[in-house]
Amino acid sequence: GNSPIPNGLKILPGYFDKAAQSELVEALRGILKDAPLFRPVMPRTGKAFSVRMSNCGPLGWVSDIKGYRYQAIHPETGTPWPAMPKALMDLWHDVAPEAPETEACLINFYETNAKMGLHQDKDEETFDAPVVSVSLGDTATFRVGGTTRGGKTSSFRLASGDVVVLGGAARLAYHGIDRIFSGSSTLLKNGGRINLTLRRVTKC
Ligand code: MD3
Ligand code: FE
Repeated sequence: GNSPIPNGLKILPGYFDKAAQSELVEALRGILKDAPLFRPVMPRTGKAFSVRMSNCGPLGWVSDIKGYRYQAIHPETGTPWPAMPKALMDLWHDVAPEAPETEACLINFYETNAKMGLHQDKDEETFDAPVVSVSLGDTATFRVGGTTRGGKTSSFRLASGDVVVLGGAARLAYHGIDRIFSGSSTLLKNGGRINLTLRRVTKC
């Protein structure tokens, strides 16, 4: 079905040009050497995510059998998350100038058949700051609904270099990734899609 775009959802197509996308990917390669992608599992059930993840910045989002949470160390290496690249801090300041400093950048890596079911982002202590998303690599279809489960949803394609800002009412909207268009981008040499989400976690 279709529904109006939630207030506070802003899509900035082509925010990062090709050169900036390549620089981000280079920075991410370095980050992933120190903080390798891990495959989270769902709390209680232990069911594996199809997406692999890592983080940079002072805090990182993790999910394991015990629950979802933010923590300062990688769940497998036990070392602090790498620093956030300057280009991402600059993005945050540009699109969320009123918000306190970003504390976490979740790195999601989607292979062709990976998906992310409809969910709300509500593990943060504050919802005042927006969530800022950067797409790199293959195009994806993302779906966004309202703040309750089971309502109408709208779908959008997110291509490499696109930025999405989820503020206001959209901050607590249900959202997910339905599919990845394999081979739609040559940015990542082995294909797939990277999504970065910048978040404020703690109250200031
Ligand atoms: C936030 N990631 O990591 S980002 C997630 O493309 C996540 O990997 C997706 O959902 C991804 O939690 C989507 C873009 C997005 C879209 C709608 C949202 C983030 C949103 C609505 C509310 C809050
Ligand atoms: Fe989310």
